[in-house]
Formats: sequence, C-alpha cells, structure tokens
Amino acid sequence: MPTDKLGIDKLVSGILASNKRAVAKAITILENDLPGAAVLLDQVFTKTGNAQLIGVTGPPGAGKSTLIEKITNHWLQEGKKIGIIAVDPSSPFTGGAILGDRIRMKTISSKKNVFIRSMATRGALGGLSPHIREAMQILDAAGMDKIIVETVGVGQSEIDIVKVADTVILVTVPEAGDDIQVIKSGIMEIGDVFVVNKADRPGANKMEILLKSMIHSNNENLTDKNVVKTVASESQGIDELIEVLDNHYHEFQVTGKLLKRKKALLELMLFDIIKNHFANKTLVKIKESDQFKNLLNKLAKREIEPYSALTELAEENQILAAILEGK
Ligand SMILES: Nc1nc2c(ncn2[C@@H]2O[C@H](COP(=O)(O)OP(=O)(O)O)[C@@H](O)[C@H]2O)c(=O)[nH]1
Ligand SMILES: [Mg+2]
Repeated sequence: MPTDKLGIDKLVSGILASNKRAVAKAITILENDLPGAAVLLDQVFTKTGNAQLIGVTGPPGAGKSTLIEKITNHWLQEGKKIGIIAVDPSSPFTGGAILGDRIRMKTISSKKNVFIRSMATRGALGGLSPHIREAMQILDAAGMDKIIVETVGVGQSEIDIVKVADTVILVTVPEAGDDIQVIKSGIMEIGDVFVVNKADRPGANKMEILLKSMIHSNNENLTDKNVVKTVASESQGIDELIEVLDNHYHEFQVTGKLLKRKKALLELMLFDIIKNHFANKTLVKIKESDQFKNLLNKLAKREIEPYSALTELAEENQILAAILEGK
C-alpha cells in the first residue's frame, strides 16, 4: 500500500469536506509549487466542474470588491457556498479604500460558507498566474457553488480573466464613458455582463447607453439585458445583477455554450501544463546538458551554426527529434 508521506490524502479529504484550513493549506502548496502539488491537483480533479466560475474585472476603485461583497451576501442567503480570490499585481488589496477592503474581506471571510484568498499575478503586466486556476479547482472540489475572481483592470491579467471564468463581469463607472480607451482596448469582447457601478454619480445613463451600443457592434451573443446599473455601496441594483447573471448562466447551460467554454478552459489548462513541463523539465534538461555546453563553446568559436546545433541536439533528444521531423 502506498504511504502518503506528504499527507496529500488527508488534505484531499479535508478539501472535500469543505474544511477551510485544508483548502488554505492546499492553495499554499500550489502557490509555492511545493512537493505533492501535481498529485493534489490530480486527486481533486474528478470532483471539480460543478462551480460557476465568475471573473470580475474593471479599473481600480470601480467598486468590484464592494459588488462582490453584496452578491456574496445575496448568495449566502440562498444557502450557497462562495469562494473568492482577489488577484492583485502588487499588494493584496490596493486601489479603492485599502483599510475598507481589509475590514470588508474580514467580515465576509469570517462567515462559514465563504472562503477568501488573495493571490499575486505573475508580475505587474504578466497576466494571471496558473496558480489562480489551480486554487479555483481546490475551491471547486471543496463544494463552492460560486467562485469569484477579482482582477484589477490593468494589463494582461484583465484580458486573461476569460481563461479561467465561465462568466466575466466587467465593472465600469460613469466617468469611464469619457475615456474611450477603456472601451477600445479590446475588453468589450471579454465581458458577458457589464456593470455601470457608482450610478449615483452623473453620467451613469450616458455610460449605460454607450455600453449598450458597443455591445451591439462587438458581441453577437449579448443583448442590452447584459448591462446593469448599480450603486454597490448602497446595495442598489444587486438583485437585478443577480438576475442577469442567473439568466446568462442558464442561457449558457441550455444552449451548450457553457460546455464549450468549460472545454476551452480545460484546453488552456492542459496546454499550460504541457508548456510548463517543457519549459521546466525538457528545456532546462537540455540547457544543463554537457552537449548543450559543448555546442555553445563551438558556437562562440564559430565552429558550428545555430541550426546545425539544433540538429545535433535532436540526435540526443527524442522529443526534439520528433518535432524536427514533424511527427
Ligand atoms: N459613490 C459610490 N461609491 C462606491 C460605490 N461602490 C463602491 N463605492 C466606493 O468606492 C470605493 C472603492 O470600492 P472598491 O469596492 O474597493 O473598488 P475596487 O477597487 O474596484 O474593488 C470604496 O470607497 C467604496 O465604498 C457606489 O456605487 N457609489
Ligand atoms: Mg478590490
């Protein structure tokens, strides 16, 4: 009988029982690439695929965290379990009111059916780290009905949100209507639901109209109904937003679009795994080999050409050889 030296079996049991400490520990293992990470992911995998994966993105201070808190409370009342991951390029909670964010997060994370975690991106503009998706799988296996990922709308991590979410909520504010760049930067295509938050400020209607017109020209899958005005701080428009989210998800399920998207997410995941494996294992192995070092010396002396070096490397490496032969 195989022994479970790393305690992964026990950890998995804890995760499946929605134990918060087990979930936290598992995410730490994944985040730091600790031993057992791959086994852990494989062991929970068959228990995933049930949660609705929601990405929330938009500029700093737009009210994303406030909105998330409100929709979380709404779903909690329906008896749902909610997992939240706050992704931030720099510190855990920047943008908006830092102190307010901390207190808010503390308030909801103390609730039994909520799990909150903040995680880093790959780097300021490097997009989402694969650990975000892995953490979502742990939360999924832990029986969360909804998993919400908040990303700050700057750089690649905003666009990357579509790589981990079934539903993407794009949060804007009335003033953003003046800044046409926001609309132009390709983010219209990634949103499923558009929120004009801070609708207590002037220009909300203008922004709503603008978004609706943009939707018509950008995404044939969407309709006017996917634009909602909210005042998150006052809990206004939250019921409407929930209804839009539910309708969108339902429509996605019945039309088979959800299955298609989930499959696309899996494709990205598998591709990431293969890519990382190549980068970390195969490529590093080649780079550290004596043959590589010898070839490098020869290159420096101009005794060999780069592509000839590649051919020589392939003689020692089956995978490279297969690629070169186009198999
Ligand atoms: N006036 C107004 N302020 C809001 C609204 N929603 C959130 N806020 C405030 O805007 C600030 C930033 O909110 P936060 O949720 O942290 O934004 P995030 O950076 O997008 O997560 C906080 O001080 C909130 O209280 C709203 O609808 N109207
Ligand atoms: Mg926030």
